[in-house]
Amino acid sequence: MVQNNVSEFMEKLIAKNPGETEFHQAVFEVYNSVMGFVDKNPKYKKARILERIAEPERMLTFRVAWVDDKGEVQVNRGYRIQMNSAIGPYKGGLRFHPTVTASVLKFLAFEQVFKNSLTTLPMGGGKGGSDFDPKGKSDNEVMAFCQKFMQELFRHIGPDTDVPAGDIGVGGREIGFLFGQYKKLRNEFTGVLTGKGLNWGGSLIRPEATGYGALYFVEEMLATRKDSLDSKIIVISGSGNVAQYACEKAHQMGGKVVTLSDSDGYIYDPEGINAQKLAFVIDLKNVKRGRIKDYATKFGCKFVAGKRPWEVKCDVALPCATQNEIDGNDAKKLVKNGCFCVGEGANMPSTPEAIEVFLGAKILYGPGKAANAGGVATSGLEMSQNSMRLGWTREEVDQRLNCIMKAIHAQCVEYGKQGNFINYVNGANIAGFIKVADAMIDQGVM
Ligand code: NDP
Ligand code: 2IT
Repeated sequence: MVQNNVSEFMEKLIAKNPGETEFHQAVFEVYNSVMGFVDKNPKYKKARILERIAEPERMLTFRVAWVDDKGEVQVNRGYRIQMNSAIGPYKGGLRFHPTVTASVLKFLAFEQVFKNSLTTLPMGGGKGGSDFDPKGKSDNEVMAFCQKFMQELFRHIGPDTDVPAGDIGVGGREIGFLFGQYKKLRNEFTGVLTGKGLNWGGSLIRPEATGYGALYFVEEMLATRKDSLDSKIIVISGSGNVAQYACEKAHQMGGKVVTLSDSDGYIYDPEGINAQKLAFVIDLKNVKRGRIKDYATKFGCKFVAGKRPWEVKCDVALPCATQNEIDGNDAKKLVKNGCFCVGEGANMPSTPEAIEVFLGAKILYGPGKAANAGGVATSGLEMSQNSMRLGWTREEVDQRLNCIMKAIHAQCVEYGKQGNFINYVNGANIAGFIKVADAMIDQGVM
């Protein structure tokens, strides 16, 4: 009965958004979780919330033409998807990666709406970016691109309208160039972006927040089984912002992280990645902008080219790279090898088939929109500090982040409990949905 309803909605959505498979995937997952709840609460049906919530409030695409170091003109496409502003200004990252399409950004913006709702902070959902590839570009080229990108985006954003931040390919360097250009064009110093540098309005702990938050969430999941990370073997994908700080916190919590990866392959270090080895990775990735393979050369361990780390035996898996990086077979392999906890640092890293395997095996499975919400939550804390024109200490921000992750976990338990099992997918989707849907109803049809 519920399934039929979902199919009907999906048919219409697919007809309206042809070919946008990532977007379809993200919407299907949420509809599947909330349909039973919507059926029991006719006010959502009457207000046609499900149709409205999957229709972006506004979608912007624009040309970004810029000049590279050789003096040649390059052309990229810029986007901003302003998905939902029912509970606050649009908020969400910018992704610079050659795989960026409208479908990818619509799925990310859609996920962001529910994630931001779960954080307990007043933030709507949005996402943007470009098919620009920062890899192999000089600092000067990245700056030229960022300035041209902001030359259009600045008209559509603002501290009370839409507040972008980082995502894949957008870190502290890019946020700096984007902020500088916004300030120049508007002649205003405001908290229009988050992830800013510490001495110009950024928040302590924001760089660490997604990774740390994911581990605080994992800690809560393990506590429901009276367990902890102590002595657990942990497999992490990615080696960027989220992976780095997930690795740091996992190590601090007593776990042994044995893998990291990038799009070339993964390193396997059975002795574990400690603070000193992680410092090497952070310098390699953030300063030298090198490849993870160099870790294997430096520390004399294995590099497995062209593969993802899910074949490595582990207790806990933390996908922190990109969408659909764990397929059904990877998930089966993980479960067969004894993995009993998956915490998603990335957005939608597990395919629907993989999620089915995790839920079927009744392992602890924390979906991205709950487990990785610490990043945007701390962006919310950056916005608060900017509004007050003051800055909290590291301890204060970390403490607030920890409380938020606990609150997100509690919401997942409240709405996802199925006997002894917690279905975090349903929990996160329903809890995230209610707040946004109710706000939409309160604010009338638009
Ligand atoms: P970074 O750009 O810092 O790092 C991305 C990492 O993932 C790199 O190691 C990169 O390898 C790898 N990667 C990216 N795309 C692919 C791909 N198509 N195939 C294989 N590997 C890939 O990004 P973040 O760490 O910020 O983001 C990682 C994930 O976390 C994304 O899903 C993002 O949406 C999500 N996220 C990020 C938040 C944040 O605050 N930054 C907050 C919440 C979620 P390579 O260098 O080879 O490209
Ligand atoms: O996916 C995400 O939540 C992010 N990339 C962070 C967004 C933000 O506004 O901090």
